[in-house]
Amino acid sequence: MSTTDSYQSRPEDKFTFGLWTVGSIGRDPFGGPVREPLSPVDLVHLLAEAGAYGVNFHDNDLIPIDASPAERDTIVANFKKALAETGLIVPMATTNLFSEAIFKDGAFTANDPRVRAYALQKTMRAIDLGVELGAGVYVFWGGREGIESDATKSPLDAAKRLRDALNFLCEYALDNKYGLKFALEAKPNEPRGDLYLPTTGAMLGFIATLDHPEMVGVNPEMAHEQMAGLNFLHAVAQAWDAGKLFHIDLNDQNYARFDQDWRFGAQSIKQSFFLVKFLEDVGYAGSRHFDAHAYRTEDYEGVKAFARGCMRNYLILREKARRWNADAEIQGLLAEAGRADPATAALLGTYSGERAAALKSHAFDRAAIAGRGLNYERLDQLTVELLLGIR
Ligand code: GLT
Ligand code: MN
Ligand code: MN
Repeated sequence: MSTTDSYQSRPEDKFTFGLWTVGSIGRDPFGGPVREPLSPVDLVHLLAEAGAYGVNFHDNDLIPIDASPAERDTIVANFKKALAETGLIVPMATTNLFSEAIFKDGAFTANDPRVRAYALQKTMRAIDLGVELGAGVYVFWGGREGIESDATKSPLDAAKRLRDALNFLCEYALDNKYGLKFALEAKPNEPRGDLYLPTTGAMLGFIATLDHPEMVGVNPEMAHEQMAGLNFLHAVAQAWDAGKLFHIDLNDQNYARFDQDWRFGAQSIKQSFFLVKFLEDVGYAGSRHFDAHAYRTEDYEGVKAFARGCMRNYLILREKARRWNADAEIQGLLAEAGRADPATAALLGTYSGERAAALKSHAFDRAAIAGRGLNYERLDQLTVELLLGIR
């Protein structure tokens, strides 16, 4: 790809990947690895070559769980060197609270108080590491915070334990003057039978019950909302509207399956288009993080192609969004659908006694209003033609 390619990523696009994404060795529940593991340093170089701006990690993506303090220091020093060599930054970090056997019944919501205490200890240490490497956003994905059977745990106890943990960690970040923002990531199920707070909307409701709601927002993931059959754009829009879109995990999948974590733009082209258009239209300034994996069929050349594909699809859809916004026919149809009506202008607006009285006595011609066709077939078809490249 030449540098004049308009779909070439640039630092201001803020494209980021987790070490666990390009570092995935392709394990699945039915088969073992298909790629040799690469070191974090190699992964930073791979991402730089692919054109990413930043790299995110779980504590144990970088530091093995049993590393000695000396090993930790060497790993961090090597990682910092790779960042300096490539210019990549670390905008986000997170804790692995799901892989180890100790988390089999959850981390912050586990019934065993020793597990809950260990989860807090592990997270404080991971926060220290993330901050040391420059992270400003800290993600919480509670992969094991759930149940197979409601006989095992009360959902009210789980909510209280999760709230206590987040309140504790907010105080920890404040006490240490870390200036961190927390972003909660929802998922409906997998790996647990049901996960608590299964959607972005549920997370938003929960955040309002915390001691420091201003520090806490969400990290919606496209595949996670789609797994529940939901419209991802609507979840993202609600988060944005609430001032809570602190981070975003972009990827793709076939609706209502397991978490496929495919290349962004691989499957749901129309949904991805409206999502990119939304992020660009509102001026979302955070990371565009791709939380996805290359197909299990790939070697590391294929992994690079996967990473480039995520970024390139975003940029292609961004270009399509600009085109859509500038398309006179599309904009004309939209304007017509919402065209002003002088007779009702004074009836809408903030409440007043007079306005309520005028509205109550107004005579609406229901048949005439309902009789107008809205041209949405044409509007959607123009969108499809634009996406298919003939417009
Ligand atoms: C894991 C999960 C993702 C989360 C990551 C952060 S880990 O890969 O499937 O959705 O964002 O914990
Ligand atoms: Mn996922
Ligand atoms: Mn994710």
